[in-house]
Amino acid sequence: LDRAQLKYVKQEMTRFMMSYKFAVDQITTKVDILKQEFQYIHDYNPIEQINSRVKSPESIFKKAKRKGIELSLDSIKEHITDIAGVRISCSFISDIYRLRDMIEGQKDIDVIDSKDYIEYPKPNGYQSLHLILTVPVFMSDREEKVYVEVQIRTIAMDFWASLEHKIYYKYEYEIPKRLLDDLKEAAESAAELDRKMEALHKEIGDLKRDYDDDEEDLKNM
Ligand code: 0O2
Repeated sequence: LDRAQLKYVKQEMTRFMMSYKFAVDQITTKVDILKQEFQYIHDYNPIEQINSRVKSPESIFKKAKRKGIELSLDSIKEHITDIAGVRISCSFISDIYRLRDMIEGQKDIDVIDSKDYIEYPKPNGYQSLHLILTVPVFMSDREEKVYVEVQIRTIAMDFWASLEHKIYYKYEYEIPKRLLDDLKEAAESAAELDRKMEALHKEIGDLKRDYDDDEEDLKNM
């Protein structure tokens, strides 16, 4: 490569990475708007936390190699859909699906794929709702549809996944079955906790509505 070519490659690479940063910024802004507006209309905030990351060039190329994807920007763009990642923690399971519907309803977002690991947990117990979507990114000379992986989970699911990641990440040896069973049991406990909190949330909501209806009836008497 001569100097000019090298400059061009470097520039394209930087713009490639920037497009994912812009896509992540767009999604986090959209979710933050939904959060604020929902809080205002319903006096309730379904979102506990929003985190995001863009995969490093090293791990993008590692993944491309592992998956046998051609090492060109076009091919990586098309086949690796989790370069941009947004993770959202919700308060309750029902909030996850409500948020999914709100995201899907946005005109400029296309949901390409969705994996429901809540309804169908992974064998190790992992739970989360994954959406692969595209969002348009407008740049000075082009518009691009950029893939973003959105993971939506409860705080309990996030707690389990974060610690599991910490415990097993880069552990290259075979994990004894006893530990795998314990890990799965811990995921089931987290799911049980979610169900309990959801039931409490629903009951308190019903009580509050009954109370508000009584107040309204008294006012109208
Ligand atoms: P990191 O470090 O979080 O970025 P693939 O993405 O192709 O390898 P697949 O099946 O297409 O695999 O994707 P999947 O399973 O829908 O989602 C992959 C991402 O979900 C992971 O990204 C994790 O963030 C999360 N995830 C999936 N399974 C587990 C799990 O068992 N434990 C934990 N803690 N997280 C999980 P990365 O890039 O692998 O990791």
